[in-house]
Amino acid sequence: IARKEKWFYEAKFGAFIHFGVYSVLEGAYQGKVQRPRYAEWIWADAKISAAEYREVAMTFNPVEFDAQQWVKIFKDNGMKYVVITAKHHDGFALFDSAVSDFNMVDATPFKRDIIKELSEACHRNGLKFGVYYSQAQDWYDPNAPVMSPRRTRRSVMHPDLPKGFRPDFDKYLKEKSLPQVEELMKNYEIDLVWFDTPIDMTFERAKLFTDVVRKHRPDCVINSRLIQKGKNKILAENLELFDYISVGDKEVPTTKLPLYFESPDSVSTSYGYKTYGNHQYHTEVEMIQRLVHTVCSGGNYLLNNGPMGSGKIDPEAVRLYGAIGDWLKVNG
Ligand code: FUL
Repeated sequence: IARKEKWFYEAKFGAFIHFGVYSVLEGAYQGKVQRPRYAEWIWADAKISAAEYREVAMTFNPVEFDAQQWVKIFKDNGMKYVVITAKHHDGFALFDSAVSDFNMVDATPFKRDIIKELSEACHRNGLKFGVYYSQAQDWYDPNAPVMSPRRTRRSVMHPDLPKGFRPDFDKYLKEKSLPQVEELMKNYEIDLVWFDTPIDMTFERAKLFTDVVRKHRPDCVINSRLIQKGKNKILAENLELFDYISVGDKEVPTTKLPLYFESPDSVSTSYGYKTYGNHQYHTEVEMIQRLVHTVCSGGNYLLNNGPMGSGKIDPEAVRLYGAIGDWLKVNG
């Protein structure tokens, strides 16, 4: 295969990382506990305002973050690439962004660029580096679309919005989302971009992203959630926009799919680090079975961990990654 995605087809096993302001909250905000939901959705679930969430960002100080140590854990256990949340639905950038000051350097006491440090550590150690970027959903920007119930959520998140405010999705795309993707492509060495929740993403809008990515990094691999969620009904014209299919959250296909795919799994029922509310980790045996099923069905297994607000990798994730790593050392 002479295609640019060759490394991706051969990788089979990667680390997914959900890390951001929500990592501090661990699934609860001022006594409001999320039940079975994802910890990274706490802003929406606990009905927090943008001003309050900005205050939480001021407590995000991951002093134990050590890119080299993170990468060592991934590499020692057989992972070939890393994908981290450069911006999740909360609109917070884990990198130094000139486009929005709601970012790691300007809005937290930590002031370090996580994307820079982690991308450099990955490449130093021979791992490929990818970024997750929530291109449509952005709770910090009132012009971005939000999932239903749309109106309630937007007015709770932005109580100061004038009555009758009409969101302008294309303005948000033009002023924040596309420029931030361009910043990532220009300022960092990015091998893969992982888009998500394609609310209102038409072909024309999606193409703007593909064009920006390919302009700066023609070899960068793009996932299907740029324009569609799930593996079904892939429109022929959409195939020019992305390189592979991201199947559903934690979906582990056990039959062969017609296109190359990747399973975004997690060591627990949440992606972000969670200690409150309902959540559960997989067992070691389950993890190994899920990896084997995915790879034998012809895809990549992207296994998520949610680092703690302190910047340390969740010890339970370290243990489960280690179990897979030990199994791979024996079974190849
Ligand atoms: C979903 C997101 O809404 C989740 O928070 C998570 O990032 C998962 C991988 O994709 O669609």
